[in-house]
Amino acid sequence: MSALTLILGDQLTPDLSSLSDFNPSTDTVLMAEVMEEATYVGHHKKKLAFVFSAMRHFAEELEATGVAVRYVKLTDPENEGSLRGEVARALDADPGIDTLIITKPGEWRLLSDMEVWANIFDVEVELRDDTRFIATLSEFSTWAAHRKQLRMEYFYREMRQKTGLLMEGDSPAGGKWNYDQDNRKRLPKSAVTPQRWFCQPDQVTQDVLDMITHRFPDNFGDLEPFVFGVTRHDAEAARDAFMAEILPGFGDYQDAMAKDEPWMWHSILSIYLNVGLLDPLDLCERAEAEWKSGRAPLNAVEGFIRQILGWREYVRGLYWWSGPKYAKSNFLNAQNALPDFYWTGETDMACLADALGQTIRHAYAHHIQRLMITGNFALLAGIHPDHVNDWYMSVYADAYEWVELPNTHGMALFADGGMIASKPYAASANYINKMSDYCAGCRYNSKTRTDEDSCPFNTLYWDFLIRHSQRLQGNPRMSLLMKNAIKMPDRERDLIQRRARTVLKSLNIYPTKD
Ligand code: FAD
Ligand code: DLZ
Repeated sequence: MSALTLILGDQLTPDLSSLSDFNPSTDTVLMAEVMEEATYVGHHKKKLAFVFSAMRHFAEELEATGVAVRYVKLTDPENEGSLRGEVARALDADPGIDTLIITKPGEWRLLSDMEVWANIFDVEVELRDDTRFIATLSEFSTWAAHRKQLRMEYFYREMRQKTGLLMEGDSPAGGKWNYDQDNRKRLPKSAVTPQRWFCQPDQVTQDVLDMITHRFPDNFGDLEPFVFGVTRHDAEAARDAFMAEILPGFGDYQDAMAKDEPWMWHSILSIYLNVGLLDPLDLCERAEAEWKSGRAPLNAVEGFIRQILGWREYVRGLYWWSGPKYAKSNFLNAQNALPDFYWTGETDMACLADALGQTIRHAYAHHIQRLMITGNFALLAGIHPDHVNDWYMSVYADAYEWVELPNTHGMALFADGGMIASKPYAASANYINKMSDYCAGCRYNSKTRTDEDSCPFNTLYWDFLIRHSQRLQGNPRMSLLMKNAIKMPDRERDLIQRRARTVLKSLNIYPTKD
């Protein structure tokens, strides 16, 4: 008897739990490119190309070690269009298979589908934990149990203690857990951002690019130039280039933004990490080694490790811990539809035009652009969380629901009422002007809030504070701001609210119809 191991497009890791007892003389791996996964959101063309090409290369990597792979291309005329359909077809083709083994997927949607497969297929179905993370889900649940607030910082400190990363005995290296205060520099005019490691498409990728061109012509984003790596070897080259050349500068400008500077000192490694071409603990250990050898400063290395050991592990734990209902909350009762310019990039707001333009071109924006430009605007404009979540899932090459949803729904939109963020990340043009060079070249005035040419971020920021003054006044981190909003003279409040209505109308932002 034999086993069939289904490997998903974001499970491209040779030591995956589903492969731990793989027997090459009897067992087979199934990998399938299917329309259901390609269309459950309208993925960016570059994400589709990346996932399919990385899947094809991973199948080759497995085959080179003697693993039999049943690989189903999207163009296969027999393709059933869904993972369930392809499993059924593989089982029909080989009646000797008695077990189906799967590492659990990264989404509630697929997990709940797979949980009924044992009832519909005539084989034993084993769903195994995904062990490619530093914290187990039960560690997260234990940490979260009985806590009133689930703040990332405290989870991160436990992870530092668990792994010993950046620890000197029981104390944090350098005496502080967190060097965030040192990582908020504005990019000086004279700064030159570093050259990045990018890749040229090989024939496998070129075939995939041709397929995407023909099959997904209307999907969001530019397909070419396609410069992502697609193999483990490529991902490791990107990692090594980052460690050697970029990491030392990672901390200083972590929160900075600049026009036509999509990458700054960010790692651009999430796409590889999220499909399993890189390992999170290995990355943290390599970063720590850079600090220990004196090649990178502590504020950079701690900042980088915190993103992976802290934020990435924390949002994954929170996604599974809070259950599928998490996505349904809408604490701020945001009801507006996402405006078209999120898809076209056509807006006069210089910051949004830059962040959206690079999203279209590269399927990438760095964290502060996602949080404080596109996320902040959606928060202030009261865009419905479903629309915003759908957008973030669609436009970034690293988007998988376990990581996208907590970041968007919780961190950017405060739709969970404060499970992740202690207060909404709402900010006016003042913040954007401080952290970027966007406002200097913008047609809007970043200093005013009710004039004809006032920056929409300003008008909508004050309108947001007024609109939510009752809801948020109990939040200790907002109370001073809320008092100011509540104390505001009626005339000024009316002026802001009237101007906000005009701004929303001029940007074609209206309540959703659904
Ligand atoms: P770097 O800045 O170099 O950071 C290093 C690594 O840390 C990243 O590769 C990533 O793995 C991890 N990381 C950093 N911040 C976070 C975070 N907040 N949550 C989880 N991991 C983090 N990240 C995704 O991987 N997929 C998403 O779909 C996604 N959606 C987001 C949506 C919103 C609204 C926001 C605010 C953030 C989102 N993030 C998402 C987190 C973060 O923005 C990206 O991980 C990061 O921009 C990826 O670029 P990078 O590899 O250059 O990251
Ligand atoms: C993202 C993606 C895409 C576009 N296509 C496929 C596919 O055809 N086959 C597959 O196995 N996986 C694909 N994936 C990744 C899955 O959508 C991902 O495994 C789930 O969203 C769970 O994280």
